[in-house]
This record gives sequence, C-alpha cells and structure tokens, in this order.
Amino acid sequence: MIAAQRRICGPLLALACLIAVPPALAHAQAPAGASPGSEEHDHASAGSGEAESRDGRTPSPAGAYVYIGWPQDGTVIHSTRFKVWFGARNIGVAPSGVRVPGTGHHHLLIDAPLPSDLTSAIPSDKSHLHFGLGETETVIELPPGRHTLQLLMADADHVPHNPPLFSRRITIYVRPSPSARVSSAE
Ligand SMILES: [Cu+2]
Repeated sequence: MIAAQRRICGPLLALACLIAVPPALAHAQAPAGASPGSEEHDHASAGSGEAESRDGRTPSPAGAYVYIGWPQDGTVIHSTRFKVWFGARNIGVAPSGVRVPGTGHHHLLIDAPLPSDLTSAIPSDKSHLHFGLGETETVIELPPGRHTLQLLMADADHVPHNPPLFSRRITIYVRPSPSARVSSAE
C-alpha cells in the first residue's frame, strides 16, 4: 500500500508540497509512546511513528481507525434522505487546512471504491464527499436501491494518512415507504 518513495508534486498538489513539511511540526509530531492510552499499542499496522514520511504524507497516529457509526452494514433505510455518522478513534478530527498532528477530516465515499492512489488528494465529487469543516455526521440523499458507503480519513491537504485510515465498506438498501416520500416537495 505504501507506494515506495513517490514524491508527489504534480500541479494539483503543488501548494500542498510547498507547505507540507514545516520542520517545526515534524518535531512536534514525534511523541511516540508518551500517550497514556496503551491499549492500542499492539496494533502493528497503525501509526508508523515516523515523522512526515519522505513523500510528505502525514503519519497515522498509533491505533487510529475510523468507522461508520450509522447506518450499519445491510441496513434497509425507508427514506431517500438519511443521516450518516462517522466515528474516529485515536485520531482527532480537524477542519481541512488545519495542521495539527494526529488529526484529519472525514471523507465519505458513496458507491465508489477506495481511490486507486492513496498517496494523493482525494477527488471531490458527488461520490467523494469532503467534510472539511470537521463534521462527524451528515445527511445524504440517495435514490432507492443498493448503495455502498465507506469512510476515508485524510490530512489537511486531503491526502490519506500513511498508513491510510478507512472504514469497512458497507452496503445499504434505500427502500422508501410511500409515506416517507413527502420530503420531495421541491
Ligand atoms: Cu478532504
């Protein structure tokens, strides 16, 4: 999953590359092991502990993971408009652009797989929603049918952490009941 030592400075990310690695932050980010919560320390895959990696990606904190709190996998939802809430453990949620170590913001992938390249910024379109204000829930509207949802965390520049933090991809079924269609007044 770690794409070798790619240094991504394409046009899209030029700005990110300029500001990605302030040396002061790199030092601030190294309090490995100082955390009181020791229960997650044996999760080998999480939290590389390296300061910013050479490709400029933000390391995931130790033991960090994200999950969709609701809906759950397989839920049948009787409305085309419904709430989704996002969970994050061992990582803070901060608005995009805020460079605080150990934080990121949520992205909801709707009917879309994980981006094939997890080392550059997540696209922004109707299947890749960014919650750049630091939101931890949202209300979405989907047509009747089968849909998939997946969360993907990313750093201040919308680039997934290293290693990347994403939830399980869940499947839901939108089956509005006749009485629940009232909301389509416009
Ligand atoms: Cu984003």
